[in-house]
Amino acid sequence: MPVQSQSQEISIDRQKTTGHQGGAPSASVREIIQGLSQQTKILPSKLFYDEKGSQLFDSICEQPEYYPTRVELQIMNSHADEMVTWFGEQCLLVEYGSGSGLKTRSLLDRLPRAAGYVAIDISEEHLKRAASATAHAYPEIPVYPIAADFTKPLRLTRKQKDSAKRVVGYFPGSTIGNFEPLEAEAFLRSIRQTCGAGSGLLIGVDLRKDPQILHAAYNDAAGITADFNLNLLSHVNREAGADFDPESFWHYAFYNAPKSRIEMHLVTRYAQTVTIDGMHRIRLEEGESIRTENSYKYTVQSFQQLAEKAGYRPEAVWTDERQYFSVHFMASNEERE
Ligand code: AVI
Repeated sequence: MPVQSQSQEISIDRQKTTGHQGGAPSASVREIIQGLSQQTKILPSKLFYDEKGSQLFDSICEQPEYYPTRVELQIMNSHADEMVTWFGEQCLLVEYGSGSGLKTRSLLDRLPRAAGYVAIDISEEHLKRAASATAHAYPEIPVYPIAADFTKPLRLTRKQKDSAKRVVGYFPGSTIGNFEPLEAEAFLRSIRQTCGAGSGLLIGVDLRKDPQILHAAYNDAAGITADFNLNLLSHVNREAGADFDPESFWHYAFYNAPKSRIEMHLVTRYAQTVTIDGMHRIRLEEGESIRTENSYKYTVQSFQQLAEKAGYRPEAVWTDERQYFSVHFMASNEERE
């Protein structure tokens, strides 16, 4: 395989995955209004991640109570040698929601003959920086950044697919837990379709555990998760011309055991009416809440069952000693021709 020069030419592929615009409210404003007009009010959790929200999320990952990031990294560092043996030679690694790509390095360090690394992330600036850093650190691996909403169907190019003996999807961070189970299944199916017959998938999944540990992880003492949750309202104000006062809400996160999920809410401190897009009025009664996120927790078996329904065959799983977190390798059910 030709060796790339020290300075790979990195150009961003912008895959547009949503379609709207014009005078009418944008798709995202419509989604906000629709979510707030339901009996149980909701706001989409993707709105957490504006510039400030992404920084707050990085800071959440450093809080002593928020174990998932540390434990997943520890699993990656301890087992990456074994993980890459499941990938096979000359694989194309496709990372969904690549962020800073820190966990990926433990894989790329061990894949000197990888056919390439496709990094998909919605934040273009973040992606550009991370892709350049990766290209610099691994000059022999072609890096293909794609700026897109990774939850929407994506295409790999023929060149990317043909250069590889196998495509391996990578979805770390337990972001799969932020999908409703049926949506998680549909999303895994769409990863399988993007990566193709014979592909593999390495995925991080947070596990069920003592509710007190879960509660602490989403209610850190420094109040960073609270700021992260409240910042969503400032983002909605900008995105949808709304007039939320974040100071009039409380952060509220708890473990809903029957549903095996953490729920994050914003609870209004008093009855109020909020205006969206200049004309849509939303009434909130005292103590009423807006749900901003679900974070589902699985057992190893319950996650494997979900993945099987999406057409994957579980092949290996790694956990930490306390069984707080799991990393699964699975293979697509249909063989590559
Ligand atoms: C991104 N996702 C996996 C995080 C989680 O734990 O569900 C988002 C988060 N919400 C609050 N803290 C972290």
